[in-house]
Amino acid sequence: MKGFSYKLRVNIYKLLLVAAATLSSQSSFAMSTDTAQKNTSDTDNIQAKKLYQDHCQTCHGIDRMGSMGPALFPENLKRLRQAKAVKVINNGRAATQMPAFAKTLSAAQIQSLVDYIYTPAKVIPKWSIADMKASNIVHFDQSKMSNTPLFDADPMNLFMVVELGDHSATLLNGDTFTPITRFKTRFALHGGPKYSPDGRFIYFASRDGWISKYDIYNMKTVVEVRAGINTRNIAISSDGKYAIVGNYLPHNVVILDTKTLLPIKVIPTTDSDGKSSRVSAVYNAPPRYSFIIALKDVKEVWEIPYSDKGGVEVFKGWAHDYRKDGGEGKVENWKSEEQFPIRRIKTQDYLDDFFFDPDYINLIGASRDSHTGQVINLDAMRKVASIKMAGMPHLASGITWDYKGKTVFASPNIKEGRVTVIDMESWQVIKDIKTQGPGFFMRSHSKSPYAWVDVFFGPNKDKVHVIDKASLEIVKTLKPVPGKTAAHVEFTKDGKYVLLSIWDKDGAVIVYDANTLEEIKRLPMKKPSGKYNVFNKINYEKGTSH
Ligand code: DHE
Repeated sequence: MKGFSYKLRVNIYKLLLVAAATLSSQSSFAMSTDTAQKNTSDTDNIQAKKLYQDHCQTCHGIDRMGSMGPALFPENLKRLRQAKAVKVINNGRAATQMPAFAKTLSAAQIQSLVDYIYTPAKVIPKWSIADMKASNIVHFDQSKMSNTPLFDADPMNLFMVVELGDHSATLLNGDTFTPITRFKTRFALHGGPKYSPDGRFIYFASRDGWISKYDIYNMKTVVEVRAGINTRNIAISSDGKYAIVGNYLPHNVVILDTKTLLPIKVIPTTDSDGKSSRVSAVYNAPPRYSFIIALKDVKEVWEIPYSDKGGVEVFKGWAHDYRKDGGEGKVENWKSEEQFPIRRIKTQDYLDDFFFDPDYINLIGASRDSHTGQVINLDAMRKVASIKMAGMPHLASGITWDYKGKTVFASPNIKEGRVTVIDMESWQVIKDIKTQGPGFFMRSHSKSPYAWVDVFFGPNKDKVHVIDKASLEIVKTLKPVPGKTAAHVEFTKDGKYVLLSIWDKDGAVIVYDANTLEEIKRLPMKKPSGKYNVFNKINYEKGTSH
């Protein structure tokens, strides 16, 4: 592929993927739901497939393999009863891009779609190490690249802005708020891209499994790999050596060498009884030198150490825990003979959404349908507290700050207009701050007196609240562009300015003075989703996502 332009290469790869997905069983990636095994008649199946192609395929992918939306196979729908699936297609699904079809499709059509997506694929989709290696594209030779930035800006105060509108990203100077470069990304990135510990590289994950390593100093995508078919997110180890990718399809995590993006280890995500699971998300836990893996369909959270640094102490603790629990046959692992051993932590409920305390000792998790959050102590390997929470808190967007000598944790709520503030010692709710509708993202900075939360859903989606962290009161509500969703903020390195997205094809990033809350600048952008400041991200700044 060398010699072709990047755009052409991307298009050729897209064509190859479509061909691979639609053609035959020659590749392990190929599969066909046309030939599904269920008892539905051929005619029913053809009609359902047509409905799927007309209404679902754009988001859920060719042959149900997932794209913007998740893959749709019985193996991935284990926690969704068929009756609930009918409701989801009728009414849409909170906190996702899934629309309601009740006005577009008849009850019979919706039922046939449900039958269709619960029909097992004849060939279970696979994505092997060989497939990953074959997908690896080296765009540039890293050894020939400059080791200093080819632009004049503080490399610690840069922002990467992901623009979903035309699948691009903009590198922004965080002092002057001027774009340095803009480039094409893979289709449908999701989750925060992650920086290398020195801030030079950034790793993007697309929903269809592509991992791209971009060299910020040289402003070039250097290497890519397809690590899965339907991917959740990516995390980078604190030593910068490893990337871990969590997948919905196949059910696994993949550990990549960050230099080459070649796979080092693929770990199928099955619990100790052999039941397999999608991965909810993967995280780096810096003080533990380990990755934390949250599983979606089994009641386990995993910890995978990637370094002996720090790991030695942790290993001693594990020896004790495993013996007490009867060993689970893993005793040899924490003697560190195996690279990337798994430490399994049993949970009382599924965990769809999580947050870590600043020391990465406690994980706060909740299942989608529960009103009770679990606090799981990762050292003790057990639940240490429950938190009663109304609606559906979006824990992953939570942030912490100091309040009256304590650390508090605050999270927006996807179903109700409230921000819940929790004392992280007693795990009691201190306050529910009433907002003008359900929210998705929340942000602050240790040097800012304010926390920002959007009103992502409902008639007030164009509003953003500014909360005073000392009084826990909303002090200002902004409405930057009436009628257009305003969401997701990120602070500059010094916390003096805030960047807010207008989520529209003709959208913008708006810069505010973080203290006066006055608008400073508006930069036109194509549906800018998240934006990520180098310094805040690599230092795991308290007010930002990790
Ligand atoms: Fe996200 C982060 C899960 C829908 C935009 N989202 C995350 C993370 C998780 C997650 C676990 C943290 C991972 C990370 O950053 O490494 N998101 C989910 C879902 O389960 C959910 C509800 C359903 C789904 O479709 O997967 C979901 N997310 C969405 C959207 O519909 C959003 C608004 C648009 C989109 O891109 O699809 C969306 N999610 C984002 C963004 C982040 C994110 C912009 C990064 C936030 C950050 O500041 O780090």
